[in-house]
Amino acid sequence: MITLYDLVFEGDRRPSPFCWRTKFALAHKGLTWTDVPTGFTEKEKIAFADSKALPVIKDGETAVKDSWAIALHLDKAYPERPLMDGEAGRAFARFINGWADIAINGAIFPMVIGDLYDRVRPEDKDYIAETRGSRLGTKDFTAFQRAAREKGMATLRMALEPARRALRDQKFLSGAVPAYPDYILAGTFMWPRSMSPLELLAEDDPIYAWRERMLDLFDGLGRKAKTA
Ligand SMILES: N[C@@H](CCC(=O)N[C@@H](CS)C(=O)NCC(=O)O)C(=O)O
Repeated sequence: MITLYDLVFEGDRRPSPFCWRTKFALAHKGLTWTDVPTGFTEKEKIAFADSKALPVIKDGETAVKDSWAIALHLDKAYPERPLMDGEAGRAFARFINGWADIAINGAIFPMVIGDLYDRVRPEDKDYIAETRGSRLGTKDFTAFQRAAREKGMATLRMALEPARRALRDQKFLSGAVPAYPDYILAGTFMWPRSMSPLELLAEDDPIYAWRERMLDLFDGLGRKAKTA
């Protein structure tokens, strides 16, 4: 029995890119789970795992925090249908994990922070204003987002170029079938999809078609999730 502590926004939106990595990973393994919607100010729910961030899973008696550690745990505990095949598979996924965290999440965040703030649960708004406000140097997230969008889209699309080149030649980042590197980037795209109306990709971008394929996986796990 696996329990997933999943970040929740207003209206039961589930935007966390890191929680999405875990959801795709669980589905890839054919595992079922129960989720516990967890707001930014409900850290007591994940204190048992000594975590202040989501995702956290409880797998039987084992608590695991951090999406990367969870992916490694799942491959060890459930070796069938590997998320990362062998040392080379793990090394490739580790690279994609860092690239998505820094270059892609980092490029998206300034362009959606206003939309994100509008959709967090009312009881979490002060927390987001304080934590993200001190990171950005302003609490006027609407103005910050507007300014960020002027140049941000070109920056994001350039940062995505390595994935675009791969997806011109192959169906998935991992080749003919999806694996953890695909779930990492798909998780990143689930984040804006769940809380911002901004479209980040042109329709003729090979990444757009790949994202459609990712949304359809596992009986439409991603597509069925609530959008902005
Ligand atoms: N490296 C972690 C990052 C987890 C993370 O930053 N999660 C965010 C949600 S998207 C969070 O829980 N933040 C808590 C907070 O800002 O208080 C992972 O891959 O799981």
